[in-house]
Amino acid sequence: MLQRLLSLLGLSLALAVLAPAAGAQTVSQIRLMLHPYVAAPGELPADALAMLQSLAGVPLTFSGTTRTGGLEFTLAQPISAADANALLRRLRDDRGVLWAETIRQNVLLRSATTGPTVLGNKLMVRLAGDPAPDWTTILPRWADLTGVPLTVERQIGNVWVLSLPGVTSESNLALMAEQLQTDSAVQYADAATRVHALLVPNDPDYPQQWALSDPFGGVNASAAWDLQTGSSMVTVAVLDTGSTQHPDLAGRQLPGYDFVSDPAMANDGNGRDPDPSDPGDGTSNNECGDGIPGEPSTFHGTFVSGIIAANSNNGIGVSGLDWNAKLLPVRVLGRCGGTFDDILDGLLWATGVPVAGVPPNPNPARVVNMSLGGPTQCPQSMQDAINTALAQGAVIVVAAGNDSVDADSFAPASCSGVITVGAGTRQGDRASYSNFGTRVDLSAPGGEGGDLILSTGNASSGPGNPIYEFAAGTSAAAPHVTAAASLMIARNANLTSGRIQDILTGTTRSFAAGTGCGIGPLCGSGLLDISLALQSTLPGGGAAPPGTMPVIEYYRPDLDHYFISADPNEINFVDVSLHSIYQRTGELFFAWTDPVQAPLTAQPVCRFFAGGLINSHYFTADKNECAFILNNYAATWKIESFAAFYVLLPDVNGTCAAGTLPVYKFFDNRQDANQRHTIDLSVRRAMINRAWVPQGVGPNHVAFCTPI
Ligand SMILES: [Ca+2]
Ligand SMILES: [Ca+2]
Ligand SMILES: [Ca+2]
Repeated sequence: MLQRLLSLLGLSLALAVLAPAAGAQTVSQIRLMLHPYVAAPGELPADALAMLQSLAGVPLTFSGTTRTGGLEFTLAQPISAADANALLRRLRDDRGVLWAETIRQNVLLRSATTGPTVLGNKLMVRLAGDPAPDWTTILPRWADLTGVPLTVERQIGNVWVLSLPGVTSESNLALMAEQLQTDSAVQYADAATRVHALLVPNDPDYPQQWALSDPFGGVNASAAWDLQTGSSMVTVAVLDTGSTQHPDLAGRQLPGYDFVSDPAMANDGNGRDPDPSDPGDGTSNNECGDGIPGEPSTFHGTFVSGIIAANSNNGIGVSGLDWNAKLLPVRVLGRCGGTFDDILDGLLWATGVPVAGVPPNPNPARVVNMSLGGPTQCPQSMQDAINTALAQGAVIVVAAGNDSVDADSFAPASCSGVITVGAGTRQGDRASYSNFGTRVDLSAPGGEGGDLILSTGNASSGPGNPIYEFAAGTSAAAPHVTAAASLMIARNANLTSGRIQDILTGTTRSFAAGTGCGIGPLCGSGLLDISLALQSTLPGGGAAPPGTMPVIEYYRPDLDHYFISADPNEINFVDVSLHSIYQRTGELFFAWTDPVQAPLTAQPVCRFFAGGLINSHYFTADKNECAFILNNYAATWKIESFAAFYVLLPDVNGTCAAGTLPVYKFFDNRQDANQRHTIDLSVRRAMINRAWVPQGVGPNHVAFCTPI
C-alpha cells in the first residue's frame, strides 16, 4: 500500500511539472456508440457520419468498429483535453449517441495490482451474427484451440457461458479468451472473473453525516432538497449483496431478484431465486482462495441502499439523499464476491431486458448502482450488456475501485458509457485508496480516517439486526451520484444518460488548490454538488419548443389508469384539486398546441372519454380511427376534443422525421380500455413486461412523433 501510494505521488509530481504547459494532454481519437445501432461492423453509413461530424463540429475519419459495436474515429488534428470534453458533450447530448469517450494514447498512471491468485472456471462468448450454434462441431474445435474441454452452461442474452472442467487462474482464463477470439465464429470472448464489494469497513466514529453538507467534501444536499426530494415513480437498482429489513428503508424496497447462481457463494441454500434477501456473506480463512483471510458478513447492499434512499425526515436514523425513489435490490454478490456472468444478467434484468428463466421485471430501473468491481479491463460481454442497458434509458453509476490504481485497469469502472465515481475525503481531496485516472468522471464522498460515511447497516451476526454504521470506500461514493441522478430524473424524466453525465460532471465543485486531485486528471471533473446539478436540470416542461406545450402524464393507482393532458388549465386543476386521485408520473412529451406554429403536416389528436365501468380516456392521431369511433361508438365514447394537441405521424416503418421523437402507445387489453403514451424507453420496456399491448406503426409500434 505504501509503495503504491509513493508511486502515485511520484506520478503526481511528474504531472505537476507537465501541467503548466496547457494542453500537455491532447486527444486525437474518439470512440462512440450510436443509438439505435445502424452500422455493420467496419462500416458507417454516410448520413450517420455526416450527423456525427455536424455534432462534433470537426471532421471525423472513421477508423474501425470494436467487437461490441463501438465506432472509432481519428480527428484531423489533435485537440486539447478541454476541447475534447466540449466535443464529447455535444455528442452525448444527442439522443442518437448512446455514449462517447476519448481513446487514450497511453496509460500514464497504470500500476499493477498484486495479491493472491484469483481462480475461475468460466468463459463468456458471443458468436458472430448470433447464430443457433452447432455445439457438436464448435466445442471440439475450441477444445483444440484452448487445450481444455469446454461445456455450455447457459445463455445470457446473446452471450454463452462456458465452463472448464476445473478452476484455473484468471490470467489463464484471459489467455483462453484470446485464443477463442482467433476463431472467426467468435465475435468476442471474455474470462468470467470475480468482482467484490468496494467498501472499506471500519468502526463507528463521529455520529454525523458530513457527506451531506460539509462545504469542502459534502454534496450540498439541503440546498438540493429545496429543489427536489425525489419521486416514487423512479426506480433505482442496487446491484449488490441483497436486501435486509431495516426500519430506515421500510416501504422503499421493491421485490427484486437473487441472481447469485452458485449456491456456495449465495449462502441461501440455492442458486437463483426471487428472494434477494441478504443472508450474509461471511467467510472463513482460505475459503475464497489460498491466503485470503475470512471476513465477517458485510451487508454491503444495505449500506449502499441507505446512502441513496434511507427514509428521511422520519425521526430515526440517517437521511437518504432521495426521499421517495423505489429501490430494486438485485442480488449479484455473495460469499467471496460475485461473477461477471451473474452481474451481467442482473444488470440486464434490472433495466427491464428479458432474462431466460427469470420473470420479467415490472419495475425497470432508471438508475443502476454498482458499488463493485474487479481488477480487469472491461469484459466485452459486460460492455455489450451495458450498451443494452443504456439503450433502455438507464443511467449506470459504478465505483472506481479501492486499489489506488488507474481505474482503467478495473471493471466495470473502465467500461464505456458508465459514470465512474472516485472517492473523496471530507477535505475534498482524493481518498488514498480510491482508484484514479481519466476513467473517473467525478468524485463524491467516500470517506477516510475519522471522517467516514454513515448509513444503514446490519450487524455481522446475521440478518434481522439493523444498525447504523460508518464505512468508507468508492462503494460509498457511487451511491451519492446514483441518488443525484434519481433526483435529476424526478425533476425531468426525459433526461438521457449522456445528458445526466454532462450535467453531473459540468456542475461539480472544483478541487481545492494544492490537493492531489487539483493537479491533473486523477479524480474526474470535480466534487459532486447535487444542488448545482439540480439547478442545471430544467424541470420537465421547462423548455417547450415554440408553439408546443408539455403533455403531462398522470397515474391513477386505484384503477391502474394513465391519463395525459396538454391543457394548462386542466393540468392545474388535476394538480390542485385531484392530486389525491391522480399523481404525476414525471413523464411528459412535447406536442404542438398552436396549429399555426405546427408543421403543415401535423395531425390533430382526438380525445374521447367513456364513463361508467370504462372510466377512461382514449387518444388517437389517426383521423380514420377518430371518425370510426365517432360513427360507431359515439354512445360509449364521447368526443371531448378534436384537437387535444397536434403531432406528426411516422412513416410506414414507424420512423419519425428528424427533429422529432417517437411516442409509443400501449393498451391495457382490459375492458376498462386504458392507454399509456411514452417517449421513455424504460417505460416502454416496463409496459411490454406488464403485457400491455403496443399500438402503433412499424416494428417498434410508434403511435406518433413529437418535437424534441
Ligand atoms: Ca439464492
Ligand atoms: Ca435468495
Ligand atoms: Ca431516517
